Amino acid sequence: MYLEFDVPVRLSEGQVRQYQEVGYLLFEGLLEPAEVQALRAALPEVLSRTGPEVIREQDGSGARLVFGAHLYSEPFRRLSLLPRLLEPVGQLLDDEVYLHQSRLNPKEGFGSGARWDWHQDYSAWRRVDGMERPDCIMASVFVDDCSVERSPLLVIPRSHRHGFIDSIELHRDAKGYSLYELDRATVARLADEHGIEPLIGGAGTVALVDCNLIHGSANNISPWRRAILYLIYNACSNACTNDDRPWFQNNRDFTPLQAIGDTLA
Ligand SMILES: O=C(O)CCC(=O)C(=O)O
Repeated sequence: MYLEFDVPVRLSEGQVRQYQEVGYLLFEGLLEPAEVQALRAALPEVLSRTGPEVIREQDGSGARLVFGAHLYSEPFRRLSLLPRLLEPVGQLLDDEVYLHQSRLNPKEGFGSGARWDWHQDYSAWRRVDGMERPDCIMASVFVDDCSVERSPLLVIPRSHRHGFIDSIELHRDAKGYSLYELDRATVARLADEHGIEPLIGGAGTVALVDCNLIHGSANNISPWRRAILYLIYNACSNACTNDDRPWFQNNRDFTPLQAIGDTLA
């Protein structure tokens, strides 16, 4: 069901507490079906890009990640500025925010969308981009249904409370795209302690996820695509200090985002 929001959008105290304790909040139906359609209609153009902002799957089958869609695709730009997203994120971070990066993971079916090993997103931002604090939220917008059979995002709830974990191994693919994978003993210990939860919801669901929450996903062997757009909102007071990575991975424009009218049209 589409949720009606008063503007300004405020999370309840219970929701803020849940985010702080568990590390994520899930909003089923945050986008209307017509809004999901507008995003899907823009996908072919985004996925057909060939620049360095596209990271390909190892087997060359297609895009694994496409960075920066909010900069060159109008529906994705508007999405990133919706009060429904911006205001809760600003409330949780207690600051104005800018977009550190956005990335689309199409996670195509029949195994093309390959697995993601367990990691914390904050790892790369801290090590490479110079992000001082984990005051950054990964808003995960479900462009397709994310059901159990489509290899949903898996999270270890409450793992963010262990803070930034240093026991990692750097994996690079042939083109240099890197992932800081957590060591297995740490993942096993935290999964034993907290369990593992799939983030499940229909297209239009949005999860707000703490950037230290440990997550990963399996190969998508279903016949169906499972696209998620990740909008990475960082507190303006936490702007990154390094500029080694390109614009699409480390946005250097720290101007606070201003919400638009609450519609994608
Ligand atoms: O969408 C997925 O399956 C996982 C993506 C992920 O872990 C990431 O982009 O950090």
